This record gives sequence, C-alpha cells and structure tokens, in this order.
Amino acid sequence: MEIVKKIINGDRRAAAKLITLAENDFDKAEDILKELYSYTGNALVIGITGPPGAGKSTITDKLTKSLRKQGKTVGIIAIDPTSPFTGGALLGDRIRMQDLSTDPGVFIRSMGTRGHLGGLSQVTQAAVKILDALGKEVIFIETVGVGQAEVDIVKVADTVVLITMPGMGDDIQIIKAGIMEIGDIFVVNKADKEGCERLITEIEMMLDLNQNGQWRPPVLKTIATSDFGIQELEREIKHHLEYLKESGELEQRRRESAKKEIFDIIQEKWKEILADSVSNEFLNEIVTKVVKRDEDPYTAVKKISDILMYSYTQGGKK
Ligand SMILES: Nc1nc2c(ncn2[C@@H]2O[C@H](COP(=O)(O)OP(=O)(O)OP(=O)(O)O)[C@@H](O)[C@H]2O)c(=O)[nH]1
Ligand SMILES: [Mg+2]
Repeated sequence: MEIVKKIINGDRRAAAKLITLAENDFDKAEDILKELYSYTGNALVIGITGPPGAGKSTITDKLTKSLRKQGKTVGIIAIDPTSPFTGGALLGDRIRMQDLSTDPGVFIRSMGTRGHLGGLSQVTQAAVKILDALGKEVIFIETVGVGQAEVDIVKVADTVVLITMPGMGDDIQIIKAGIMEIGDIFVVNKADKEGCERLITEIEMMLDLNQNGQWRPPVLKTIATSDFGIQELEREIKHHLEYLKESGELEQRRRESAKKEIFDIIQEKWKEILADSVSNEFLNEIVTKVVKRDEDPYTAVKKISDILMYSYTQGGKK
C-alpha cells in the first residue's frame, strides 16, 4: 500500500493524513493500520499526565529538546482537554512547542477529547503506532489526568510520569483520585512555589502506604521553566526502562496494552453494530417494558444480543 510505504519512509504528511483518517473514519483507517502493524513496536512510549496546568507540556518540551540533542527522534501526542475547565490549552500547547514544530525530528499532534467517532483510546493507540512506524524513537502522550478516560489512555505507555504541583489547595486529593497507582515516576513541578516540600512528603507517605510491586516510584522536584530537575527526570525515565526490561515487566505491560487495545476495538465495533442494527425506537420500547416490569433487563439484553448476532453474521457490518 502506497501510504504505508510513505509512512515507513518517514513521510510526515502521510502520517498526519492517516491519523486524521483514524479520527474521522476508523473503519477505513483500519485496513491501512493492519498493514502498518508489522512495522511498529520499536518506540518507547512515555505517558505524561497530571492535573491541568501542572507543567506537562513544558516538561514534555524540555525532555524532547534534550532527546533531540542526543539525536533521538520524538513524537508527541497531546490530548487536548476540551472541558471548559482547561479550555484554551490547545493554543497554549502550540505556543510552547512552537520551536519544536519546525524540527523534522519531532512530530507533534494534538487530538481533541470529544467528537471521536472511533473512541479516543482506540484512536490514540493508532496514532502511537503511526508515529512508531514513522520512525519516532520516543513517543510522548500528554493527557490531563482528571477523568477515567484520560487515565485509560496513558495506561498504554511503557512509563507513566505523573506531574503535579504545589498550591492546588487540597493538593493530594487530586492525585489520589484514581491516578495515583498509574504513576511510575512522580514529579512535583513548580518547585519555585511554596508548598513543594510538603507535597513531596505527602506523596512519599502515600507511596509508602500503597507500595506494591518491586518498583518504588521516585518523587522528583522540577522547575520546568528553568530546566531544574529535568536531567534527573530523564535519568529516572531511563532507569525505569531498564527496570522494565530486566524484570520482564515491559513484556507484561505490552501484553496488557495489546489486550486493552483488543477489548477497546471489540467495544467500539459492537457499539457500532448496535447503533446500526437496533433503532432508538426499539430500544425505547424495551426500556419502557423493563421500567413497567413487563420484561426483565436480562431478557431484554438477550433479545438485543440476538439482533446483534444476526446483524453480525449477515455481514451488515464487519
Ligand atoms: N513558576 C513556574 N511556572 C511553571 C513551571 N512549569 C510550568 N510553568 C508554567 O505553568 C503554566 C502551565 O504549564 P503547562 O506546561 O502548559 O502545563 P500543562 O500541564 O501542560 O497544562 P494543560 O495542558 O493546560 O493541562 C505555563 O504558564 C508554564 O509556563 C515551573 O516550574 N514554575
Ligand atoms: Mg499541556
């Protein structure tokens, strides 16, 4: 396939086009992704997550610049939070990474969290593969760690860097809420602000309580805007990668990531079949019956499943 050849030869425009296709019409992208798959699996994937404004983009930018100095190529997938809470992030990200966007060794792609027909997680995983096949050696996924969907996205990364900052009021609550356990490396950014040491202590204490597995996440201090602590962060990322390889956890993680991807795709596919083969009218009727106790939800599901299976075997949809 022409586009596959182009991507593996480093054609950025072809890569950008395929990501757009995956966003707009996943079924069509799928045929190309199938062929691309054997050219993937070489990149190191780093998830950068944390509360809005913690410094994720600034840190990604600094790490990228350092990697570029070492001759490594980099891909960045920034998931733009489209909630009003963090609105305007897109412009901010663009401005902060402007000088990177002219570097042919760096590929930056922003993706919205809404309006995906194909499911964000599935599309992000496709984008990672596309950048991987394009030859990017390190791929960053930046996403705000506030919702389950965003947390799910970085779970596919080899290493997850959880960035936080002092002065968020009840700081620790934000990291406690579900994302704590996914951090392999903790960063307290904005160490130039008050409350940094206290936050570090709180995180350390929490890690002591939640210690599971052999890897004890380090807690680092950075001032991203002035490069302070960035080198150490880089060292820790390398250290974590070594640990992953030596302990066999890299393989385990990649297995889990593949499994998650398979299930994401199954879910999206069946959702599509559901939307295509069962009308809202019919669904509403069933719901009414269930509410009135004319039917139980289990039988309702059985009836819907029968329709789905029929649709599937009739080849109405893949
Ligand atoms: N004082 C101080 N400001 C910082 C530091 N790091 C980043 N900033 C500033 O904090 C603001 C937010 O930084 P970003 O890197 O955009 O944060 P982010 O986590 O990517 O933000 P979202 O993507 O909007 O969630 C910017 O104005 C940065 O210049 C730091 O270490 N100290
Ligand atoms: Mg950002």
